[in-house]
Amino acid sequence: MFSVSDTVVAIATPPGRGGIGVVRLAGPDAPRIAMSLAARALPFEPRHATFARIVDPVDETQAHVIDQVVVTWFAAPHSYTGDDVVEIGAHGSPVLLQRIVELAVAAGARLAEPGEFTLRAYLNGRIDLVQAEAVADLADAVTPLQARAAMDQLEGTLTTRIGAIDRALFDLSAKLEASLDFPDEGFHFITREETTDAIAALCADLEMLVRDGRSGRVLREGRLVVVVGRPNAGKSSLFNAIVGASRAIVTDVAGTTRDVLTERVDIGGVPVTMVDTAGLRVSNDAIEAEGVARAMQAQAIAALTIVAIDGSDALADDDRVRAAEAGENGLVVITKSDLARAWPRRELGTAEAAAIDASVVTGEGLEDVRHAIVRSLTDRELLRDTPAISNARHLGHVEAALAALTRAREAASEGATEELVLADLNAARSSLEAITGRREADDLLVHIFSRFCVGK
Ligand SMILES: Nc1nc2c(ncn2[C@@H]2O[C@H](COP(=O)(O)OP(=O)(O)OP(=O)(O)O)[C@@H](O)[C@H]2O)c(=O)[nH]1
Ligand SMILES: [Mg+2]
Repeated sequence: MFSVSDTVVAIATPPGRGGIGVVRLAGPDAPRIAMSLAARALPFEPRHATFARIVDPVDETQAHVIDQVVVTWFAAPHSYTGDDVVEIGAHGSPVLLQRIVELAVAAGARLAEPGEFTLRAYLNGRIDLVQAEAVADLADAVTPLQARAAMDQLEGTLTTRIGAIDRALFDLSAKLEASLDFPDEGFHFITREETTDAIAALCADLEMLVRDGRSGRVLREGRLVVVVGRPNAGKSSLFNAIVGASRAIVTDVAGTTRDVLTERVDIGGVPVTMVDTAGLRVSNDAIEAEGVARAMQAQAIAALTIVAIDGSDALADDDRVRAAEAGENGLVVITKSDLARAWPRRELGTAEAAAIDASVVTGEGLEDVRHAIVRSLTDRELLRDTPAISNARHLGHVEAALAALTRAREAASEGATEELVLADLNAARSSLEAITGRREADDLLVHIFSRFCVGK
């Protein structure tokens, strides 16, 4: 792991041109280095935005002012990282920002590693691991709901919930530990029934977190939704309607789409990558055949398959097979509902119940399709309440804690000794503490902080 006692520097704003760009310094020498960059003898005033000029000492005889900047010094410990932080707001040219970083390095700073500022904040106890990861999620968020889930984590929602469970576990363990000193009686400070009930209540809390976590993962990572069907079924039209743009070419020629088209969209807050595919049919055309092969590949990795079936054209065996295959993980959309129906819905057999009639001409059913996508991906109608967990690492630990607690509950109710129950309770606590980082391994830190970009 890198040292946290020296002073680091990085450009904190995204690469490329911008109106302003920020260079961030953190560490004990940050105020001194900032004074040197601005050729100032006086220290900056903490928490004040101070106008300054950055001077580039070209050589011993001449120096240039390279930019007018605003310098803000956040004195330790009242800063993002907990140590002295100086932010230099400069004009946003990449070469200029790069030069300021070089000058800071010449004055004694070291280039920051990705995520190093947030790592320092964690190591200095300013934030816990959940919050550190939330910083990365917040920066990566592409839908407003994702941003809110990350923000909730940053504010410590998950930490609070885990903390409450951990405290209850600690309390329970303490009572069981204490009764170990009274070996004859057993369950001295708390009865076996009370122990079982308390563990059952904690299991219920964790189960809720796990359920939340499944939706949360979808929210954080997004999912692939693939539209398939026969040529000319109206797949590209449906795709365009859902992504809200004329991305895919639509014509009345069967075999119009020959490649796999993708578009990232926000459907009810869930980030979805929509995929339009070539109509599935046997083709002698090499390009179209390749398109069909790619469509099958996309379908194989999709979280949800939408089967488009033309309601205005005779139902084919292919359609019936695909509708039946769609089953629980698929969604059947009967397209072109504005036109006369060529077949009754019941022809779809078991797939009829959930099939949605839709038309891109009248807009009928499109909202239902969106809702069905969200429901299928998250088990919920709409993600109005933000899940507390949206991170696979957290979910894994919560699931491990739940498994350990379930064992503890069974042990307690089946007459096991306190020692056996305690062993499982302790295992549950370690899993929960691994989430917030109270018990962390170095490689875990490297893994988490390597997700960041430099300057965060
Ligand atoms: N009336 C009506 N026509 C539609 C509707 N959706 C699609 N169409 C027409 O159906 C034809 C085929 O539509 P596409 O969206 O290109 O169908 P596709 O499944 O992508 O076709 P391929 O890419 O060739 O496999 C076009 O002429 C569309 O205008 C609809 O809801 N109502
Ligand atoms: Mg198409």
